[in-house]
Formats: sequence, C-alpha cells, structure tokens
Amino acid sequence: MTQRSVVGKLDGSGLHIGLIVSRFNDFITSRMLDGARDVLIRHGVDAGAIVDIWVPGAWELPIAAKTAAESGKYDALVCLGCVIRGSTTHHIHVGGEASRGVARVSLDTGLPIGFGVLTTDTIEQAIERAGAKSGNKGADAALSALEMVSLLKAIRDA
Ligand code: INI
Repeated sequence: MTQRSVVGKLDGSGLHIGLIVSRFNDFITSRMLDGARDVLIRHGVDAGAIVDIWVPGAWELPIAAKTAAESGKYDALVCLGCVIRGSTTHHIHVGGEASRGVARVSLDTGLPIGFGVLTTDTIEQAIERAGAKSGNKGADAALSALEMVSLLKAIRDA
C-alpha cells in the first residue's frame, strides 16, 4: 500500500496576514516583526497584504487576535511579544495568559496563529532569539503560520 502524507506548503501568494505585535519590550518585538515580515515576503506574500497591529503588551495579544480573526480579513495571524522575567511573578501571569489566550483563539476560530512570544530570563536571551545567534523567533512563527494555512486546507481536501 502506498503511503499518503498530508503536508503544508510554504507558498504565501494571495494570502493576507496580520502580525499582532506587543509594544512592551519593543526593542525586541520590532526585530521579531522585521523577521516575520521578511520571511513572509520571501515566501510570496505581497507586502501590501501584511498588516501590523500593535498592542500594549503580551497580555493584550489574545483579545486583538480574536478581533482580527473574527474580522474575516486574514488567512493567518502571527502574535509577537517578549516577556522577560522580572523581580515579581507578574511575568508568569502575562506569559501564561498570552499563551493560553492565543491558543484558545486559534482553536475557537480555526484560524492558524503563529505563536512568537519569547519568555526569557534575561534581555540577552531575548536578543539572541530576535535576530542574533539563536535565529529570529518572529520569522519562525510566521513561517509556521504560513505552513498551517496550507496544511489545514490540505487536511480538508484530502
Ligand atoms: N508585557 C509584555 O509584553 N512583556 C512583559 O515582560 C511584561 N511584564 O513583565 O510586565 C508585560 N506586561 C504588560 C502587560 O502585557 C499588559 O500590557 C499590562 O498589564 C496592561 O494590561
């Protein structure tokens, strides 16, 4: 029997993508935004079809993602944020709710949402993941969202 595989492709032509970005730690998130935008354009997304949507902090990513998803304007979203450990437990609540909330929006709406929220102990670790020696997690999240658009379609069509 021949094996059948269902896989996604990385072809962004004709797609509309929303990039939801946190202003908190924007010296990091703006680099992640650059990485996400760059990788999308290199995979065929029209620059004019990429919209960046700014929220105050990672906590606000889920509600903005829900509103963008329900607008019907986007084929996929990418949430970009950076939560750095502080001297209290505040960062744990912010990071946890951002991750739970974005997952819930994606499952509830069926829209692919790339999760590019760094949670690091130090600023150095965040810099490493925003375009330095550990790559750019914003670009990685955008690429995953692109793949999921095509994969979800392929699953339905299989
Ligand atoms: N928001 C972040 O995006 N990153 C953080 O590290 C952070 N910390 O640690 O405080 C943070 N807080 C703000 C939060 O996201 C909300 O914007 C704020 O609480 C207002 O609702």
